[in-house]
Amino acid sequence: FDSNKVTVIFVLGGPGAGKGTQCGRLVEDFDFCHLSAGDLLRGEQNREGSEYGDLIRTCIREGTIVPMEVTIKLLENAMAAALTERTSGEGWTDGKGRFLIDGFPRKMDQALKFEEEVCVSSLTIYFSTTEEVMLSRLLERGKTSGREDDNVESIKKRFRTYRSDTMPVIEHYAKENKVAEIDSTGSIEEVHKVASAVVNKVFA
Ligand code: UP5
Ligand code: MG
Repeated sequence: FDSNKVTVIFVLGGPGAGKGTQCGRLVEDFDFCHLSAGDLLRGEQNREGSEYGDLIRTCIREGTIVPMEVTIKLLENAMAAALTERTSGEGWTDGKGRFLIDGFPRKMDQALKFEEEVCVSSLTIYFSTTEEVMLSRLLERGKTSGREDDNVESIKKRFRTYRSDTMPVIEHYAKENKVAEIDSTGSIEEVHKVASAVVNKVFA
């Protein structure tokens, strides 16, 4: 996709940092199309006839990263669908597609491949907080989420993958001055205020 026609913002942060919650709020303010890589993978896992179902299930439970070809294809398809839908129906206000890509890229190779083959990102929003906070949020959510990875065993593995694979992505973009770090320890409302101000600058 031509980066003159679409704005892509990556949203990263550890498991339970609040990526999904904050993206949901930003959609209301800025008319984004919010694509959660994890949600797309869970959707594909449950799609009848998917050849990747078992693979995705195992990776998610083990907190490891699904081969990037699968995830990138899902994101690319979802972006294309949103662009078609918006051009035929209610378009984006400035005619430019706006995407919040949540929980991706989780590893350096995915970042490079996505930017080379799909679209260059404008910014990475990085929600940071302590593992203690993230753990307690995930365990609380686990009581009702039905997510197979909201248990202590899986959460620990997710933290490990996050530290070894995803932190380098954040560091890479930080070197390019393309990261806005937001402390997500506070309340949903407090974090949202800061995130909203950050996005405002992108569109200013
Ligand atoms: N909550 C949120 N904000 C709060 C706040 N400020 N104060 C108090 N509570 C707050 O939030 C988590 C919980 O905390 C919720 O109950 C919320 O109400 C509360 P949420 O917004 O859901 O956090 P989020 O950061 O989105 O957490 P999530 O669990 O979705 O993060 P993960 O990164 O672990 O999960 P994701 O779905 O992105 O990925 C799952 C798995 O998919 C990965 O482990 C991996 O196996 C696979 N995957 C890939 O292989 N490749 C990819 O590219 C992406 C995923
Ligand atoms: Mg999420």
